[in-house]
Amino acid sequence: MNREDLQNEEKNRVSFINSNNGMRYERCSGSGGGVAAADDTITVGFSQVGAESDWRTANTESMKSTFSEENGYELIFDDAQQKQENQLTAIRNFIQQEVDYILLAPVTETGWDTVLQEAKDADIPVIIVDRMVDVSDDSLYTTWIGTDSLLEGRKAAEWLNAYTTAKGIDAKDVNIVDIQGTIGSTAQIGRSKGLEEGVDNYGWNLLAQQSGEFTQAKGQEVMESMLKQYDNINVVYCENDNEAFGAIDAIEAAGKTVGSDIANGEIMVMSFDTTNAGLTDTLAGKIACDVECNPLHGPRAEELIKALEAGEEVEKLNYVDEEIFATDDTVDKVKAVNSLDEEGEYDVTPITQEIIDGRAY
Ligand code: GYE
Repeated sequence: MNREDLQNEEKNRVSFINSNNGMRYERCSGSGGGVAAADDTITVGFSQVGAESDWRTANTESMKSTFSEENGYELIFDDAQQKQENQLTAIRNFIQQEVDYILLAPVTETGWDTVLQEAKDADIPVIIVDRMVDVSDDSLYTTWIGTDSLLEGRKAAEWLNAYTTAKGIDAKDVNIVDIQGTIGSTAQIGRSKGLEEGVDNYGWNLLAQQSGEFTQAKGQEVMESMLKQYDNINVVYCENDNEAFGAIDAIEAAGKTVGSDIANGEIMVMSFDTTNAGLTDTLAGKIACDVECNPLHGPRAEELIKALEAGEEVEKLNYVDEEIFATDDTVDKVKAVNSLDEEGEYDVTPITQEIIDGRAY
């Protein structure tokens, strides 16, 4: 391709961006309409779920800083605002633009067969990031990198069992509400299931389950309404940190105290993600246990692309190792089975300011 062709191609891309109101599409490399990428630049289209949580912001940053111009990429970033239809449009646009790779962080697991078949027909490898897709034919995507949400849920349930047991609290006195994530997303499915298994195994009362859409605002709204409906809630199982922030605000606004001393009327908040703000609340005793979900997938996705570029085989499923943090040291280890049916023993780390300061998100 000569220089003029490249420039024309560049113009097409820019007009394409404008034709989508320039809102959701964002060019993350290139010199603002100047000479387009060199021939060895790898073009990546990334369809991101949205910007619903601190976790998601950290994930977006990780992807943008990895797939940068300096690193040899042209990234076309699309924020789907939590809507699958926007993701379908984005992927079709990436196909039309003949990107080298499509990265997809799918909002929910189902509904991808047709568009992934289109990407396959166009010979564009698709790397699924973060949440999973549930497709009839696994060859519709090349590989997946993300977290084991079911294991996360099981870790949280095992921690709750160990904690309440250590404090001499009877399982029948544990009254839980579950503020779920986006219904149908891998993170919701796994975390809800982990809790439900705990309810079955240990005999806790699960008073209610309702989606907080992984956002602080909705988490607060759902908690407000649950507090009006039930006067005996003593554990709030939030499926991410932002929901926990909203739930904490709702509990405090209702004149109740957030904390682990549930035998004396406090309401315990549990969470996932271990964002900086989440761990700060853990240190303050407001989130009793925060199960890590690591969002820094940029370098991991890049490693997969490099392997594919080198013609190497990559694993279909790539799970990230994650930790557990708690306010105190009542529980030091939990045993849990992961999605591959392997039992593991996981340390629970009492959080410190030093740990928070040393973390990247
Ligand atoms: O926990 C939540 C985000 O899919 C693992 O999505 C991700 C989840 C994460 O909105 O904060």
